[in-house]
Amino acid sequence: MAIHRSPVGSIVLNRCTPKSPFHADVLAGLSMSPKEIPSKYFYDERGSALFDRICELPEYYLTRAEFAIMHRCVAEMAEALGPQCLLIEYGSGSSVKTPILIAALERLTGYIPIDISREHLYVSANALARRFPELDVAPICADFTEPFELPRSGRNNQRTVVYFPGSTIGNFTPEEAVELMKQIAQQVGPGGALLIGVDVRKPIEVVETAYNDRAGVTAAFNLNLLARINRELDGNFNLGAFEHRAFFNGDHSRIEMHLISKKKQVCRIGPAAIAFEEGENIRTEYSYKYRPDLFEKLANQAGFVVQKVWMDEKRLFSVQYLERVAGDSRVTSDE
Ligand code: AVJ
Repeated sequence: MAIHRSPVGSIVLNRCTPKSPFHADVLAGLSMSPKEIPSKYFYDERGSALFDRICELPEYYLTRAEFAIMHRCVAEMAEALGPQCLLIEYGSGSSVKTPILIAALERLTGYIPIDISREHLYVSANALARRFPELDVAPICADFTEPFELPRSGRNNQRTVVYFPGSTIGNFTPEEAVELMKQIAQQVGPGGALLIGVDVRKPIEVVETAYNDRAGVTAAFNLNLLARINRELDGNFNLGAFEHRAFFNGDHSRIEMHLISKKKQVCRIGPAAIAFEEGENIRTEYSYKYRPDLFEKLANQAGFVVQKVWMDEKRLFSVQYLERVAGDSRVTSDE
């Protein structure tokens, strides 16, 4: 296991084994029928930058709505979490919403941002450490869907809280989401909590428009997956021979993003050859939109109780405060 030094000076445990998981997952996903690539691979440096641009798009309501909720309700959130929390952020990215929360929390004992995109993680962790000089910032570059270890904290934490904003939970199927929240329940331990951003089910036009922006940034974000395969895995995908498609699947209450082959073609990834029919698709992302009562069922299955749900005025998005059920037998305890 490689150990890297981050710009903020703390030890970073490196669990992003370079190349091979991406390579293995891409080859496996493109051998399936229908083809798929896990959405976590969007976030190389270029993809993370494109995602930041998506957040600014007029059509992409999620980020603005979540910001509005954070600004309006952060005092209530801080009260719910209580003093002396250890805060762990899943998929911190640019950590843009986090300062709002950090500034409101009483005597935070530490902040651990976790992200799969190394450069992005260090730059934003560094900025945060500068902005809050008293705060212990310990970034971890990891894929949070795989088990990873937290650094030991010498401080006296009252409560460990995972902050999981942005509706990233929507990228997982409901079954996967329950598994991930179980992992979180175990990580935060008894008395621990989860503060999570969850996108809300809404009329199809609003949600489809958010994933089909006029400026084409979402299309570029989607196609960057193929560009990344070309860059990192010696691929020869012609980006002009694929197109972005995003639509709402009402039966599953999810946005699906696909890349569609415009023609019959064979693409290479190193020595491997991948054949496409005209119109054949690669599924690149699910983004589930939850009615709050349905999300609550998943939270309960994972061993959490929903204590608070905050929404913006248009009820587009929710931030929810979940506490771990005390002594829940469904959560195996190793803490
Ligand atoms: C970062 C996973 C929340 O699903 O809306 C944005 C990613 N995909 N536009 C989402 C995304 C297309 C985003 N999440």
